[in-house]
Amino acid sequence: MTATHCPYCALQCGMRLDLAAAAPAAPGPAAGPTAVLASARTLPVTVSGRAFPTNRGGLCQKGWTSASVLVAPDRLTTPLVRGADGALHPAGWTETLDHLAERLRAIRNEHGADAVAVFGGGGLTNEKAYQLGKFARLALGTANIDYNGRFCMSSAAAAANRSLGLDRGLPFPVTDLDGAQAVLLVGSNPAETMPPFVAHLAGARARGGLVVVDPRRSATAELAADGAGVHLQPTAGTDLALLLGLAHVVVAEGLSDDDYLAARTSGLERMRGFLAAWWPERTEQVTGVPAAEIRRVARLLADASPARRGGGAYILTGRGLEQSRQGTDGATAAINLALLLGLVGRVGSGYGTLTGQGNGQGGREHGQKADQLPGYRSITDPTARTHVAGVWGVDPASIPGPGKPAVELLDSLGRADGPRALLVHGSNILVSAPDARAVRDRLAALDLLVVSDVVLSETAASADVVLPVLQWAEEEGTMTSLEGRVLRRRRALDGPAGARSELWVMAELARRLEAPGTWSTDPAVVFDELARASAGGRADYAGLSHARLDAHEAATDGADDAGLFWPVPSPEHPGTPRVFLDGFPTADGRARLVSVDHRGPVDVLDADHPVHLVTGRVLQQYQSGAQTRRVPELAAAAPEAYVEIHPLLADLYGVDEGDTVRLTSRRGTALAQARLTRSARPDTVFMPFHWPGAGSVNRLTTSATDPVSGMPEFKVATVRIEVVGPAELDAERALADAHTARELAGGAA
Ligand SMILES: Nc1nc2c(c(=O)[nH]1)N[C@H]1C(S)=C(S)[C@@H](COP(=O)(O)OP(=O)(O)OC[C@H]3O[C@@H](n4cnc5c(=O)[nH]c(N)nc54)[C@H](O)[C@@H]3O)O[C@H]1N2
Ligand SMILES: Nc1nc2c(c(=O)[nH]1)N[C@H]1C(S)=C(S)[C@@H](COP(=O)(O)OP(=O)(O)OC[C@H]3O[C@@H](n4cnc5c(=O)[nH]c(N)nc54)[C@H](O)[C@@H]3O)O[C@H]1N2
Ligand SMILES: [Mo]
Repeated sequence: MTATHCPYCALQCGMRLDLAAAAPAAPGPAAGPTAVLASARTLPVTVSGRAFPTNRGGLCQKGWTSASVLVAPDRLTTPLVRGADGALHPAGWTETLDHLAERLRAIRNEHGADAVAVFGGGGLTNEKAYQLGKFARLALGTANIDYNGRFCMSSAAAAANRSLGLDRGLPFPVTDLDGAQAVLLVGSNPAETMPPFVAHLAGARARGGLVVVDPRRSATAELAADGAGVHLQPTAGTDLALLLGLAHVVVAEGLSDDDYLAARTSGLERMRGFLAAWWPERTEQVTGVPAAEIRRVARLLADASPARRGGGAYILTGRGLEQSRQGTDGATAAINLALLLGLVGRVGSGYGTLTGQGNGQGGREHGQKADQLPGYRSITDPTARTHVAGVWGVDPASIPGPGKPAVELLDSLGRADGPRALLVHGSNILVSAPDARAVRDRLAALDLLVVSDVVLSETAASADVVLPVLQWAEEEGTMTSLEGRVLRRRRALDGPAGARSELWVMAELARRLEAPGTWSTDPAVVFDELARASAGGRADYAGLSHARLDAHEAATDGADDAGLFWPVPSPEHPGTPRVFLDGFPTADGRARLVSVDHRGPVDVLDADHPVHLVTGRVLQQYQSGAQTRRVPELAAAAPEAYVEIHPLLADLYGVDEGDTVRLTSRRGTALAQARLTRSARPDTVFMPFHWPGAGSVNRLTTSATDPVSGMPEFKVATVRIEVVGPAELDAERALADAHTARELAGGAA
């Protein structure tokens, strides 16, 4: 039996893995990238839920079926190198790494160190994320490293840092939510994205206090029906205005916690001025949410607040609010509302963001972000540079400065003065980055694309070099949950012969590139180094080690205090389940009320683009779908791209259930199967982003970004909708397939 955690989201549900009785047939050496094992898969481990505070033994369908990815038919088992014939061919590790190091060196010599860029992922363990940041700065000497967390948590992180002085997604354990009287969820759909989390909303639902803000009647919005709470259904992209309207009512009706505001915050006077304009009737005009509902929800939250002796209130945000060009300000408005009500830094109330990826929290702390060094340190801070350089054994001056954030980095690839090579670890950018066609063209303009993955993702299929790596149940390491709880990922079985750990890949390349510093391949040793590098930083792991985490887990055995919460500055320190109780880590110890205002999305409605498009997720698919599209049960449940359309809108455009429709934005077109549902607003369609090729919604999204966080505006675009008739369908599909084929071959459009 191996006690570990789920490979998918940041809830990091406790899981046990038992080796299956019969040894499974190991995936054979692939004859080529498209080789598929014809035989049915024997799962190497059985998965069951395990007691852990976030999931209390429960798992979602993705978790239950996660062992399938270990034996995906196209599991990568050997390096692949693109040959002169344009195809990927199996190759040995030594020749591949030799060749790779030589090409990286050549590009660096010709174009400078910044010409090699790195793109990381929030699914990587802390050890791998840390080592990747160090590898970029020391072995490649490049400033250009960023990661997919820029697409995910960057707005919430920027807002929390600016207002509270610290970004720990949930500054309290999830179990604190259980007894709340009210929970406001803005742009979050945990019923599909974190199903076991829903149990923590039971208290609020029982007291009629679950408020869900979503332009769709999502599965989570359904949880607020029948007296359990309220669903507010604003116009897409107007949450910031709605939050300003709620804050206006709190102030106007004298519902704010004035003692708390005086003792613990700054900026109130200036913010009051900004709020004055957002009286409920004006907010209704912008958001479409009735003024009476705005007043009702403001009072519901205030009644639950500590100042009014309520049972506790929480404000939580998700990607629906944050993935916007005003995402930082949107999250700031949510924090302001929480501060007005006196919720932050108290037991039983709070503000937080629901971090997405498995290690979306730890992955944003230890140096794979463009402007960051381990421990949440700033790469421009001389003291931080000196500290980290000391741990790495290098001259501080040799550590490059800040690089470009993800969207800017992707846009610069292959351009004059832009990077010539890109190394991708743990992201499928061809499917998940905004304005996918532009991304495809940028990747095609590179001299060298190197992708480390476990399967042949769309991005891996378009690479020049593919490196097969170990995953989840095949590796040791640590992850940090959405609450900042550091936990252990453990190996249950060996990976396929031919796949290697990413720590090994980095060590081998570092050696060939004659990098300074030490490059251990042992996750426990790398963790110890991470702990030293983080010491004294905001995300301080100095008191942690694999051994301490193991001993703590044995002692707590799944109880609510399992795992240790950072900061943990010393081996004696008990960890910090709740931050902000004693003050905020800002210059004056106070939280800042930062004045923000509403601008709205970049895409506007016009005659050619008369409908709002919002994007998001479904329960059975994860992210770009690279993993879950390879799990038979999940692929059967959610097999293809679809778009949710309200029957009234469908009528207007002559769309019937099951029709293929073409959506066209200012960036491009996508095809999807129509699903008629009253859960959509009549002026807004919804499309998940889990599918590649013609069904990729990111062919439609804009790469416009938030000026503070660099977050792209994934959530809202405007489109037109047309039915693709049977006569056109074949031609459309052929065109789409041709595009996909060129994508896979790495060619430009
Ligand atoms: N099944 C599954 N679970 C996942 C993932 C997955 O891919 N699949 N991914 C994981 C990751 S990395 C993440 S980041 C999380 C994301 O978790 P969530 O944030 O819950 O997921 P989304 O579906 O992206 O967005 C949430 C909601 O935002 C709504 N929305 C769209 N536009 C707007 C808007 O303008 N305003 C408001 N208020 N809402 C809007 C959508 O309708 C959607 O219901 O999920 C994690 N869990
Ligand atoms: N339109 C739209 N687009 C979105 C979003 C949205 O809501 N709407 N959400 C955005 C968000 S929040 C996110 S987080 C991104 C996510 O999108 P991606 O960054 O594409 O995330 P994944 O699909 O999880 O890709 C992870 C890849 O890493 C591989 N992998 C798994 N484990 C490992 C490992 O240990 N090492 C390595 N090297 N590889 C591994 C997987 O097989 C997969 O190919 O998408 C963003 N894109
Ligand atoms: Mo995410």
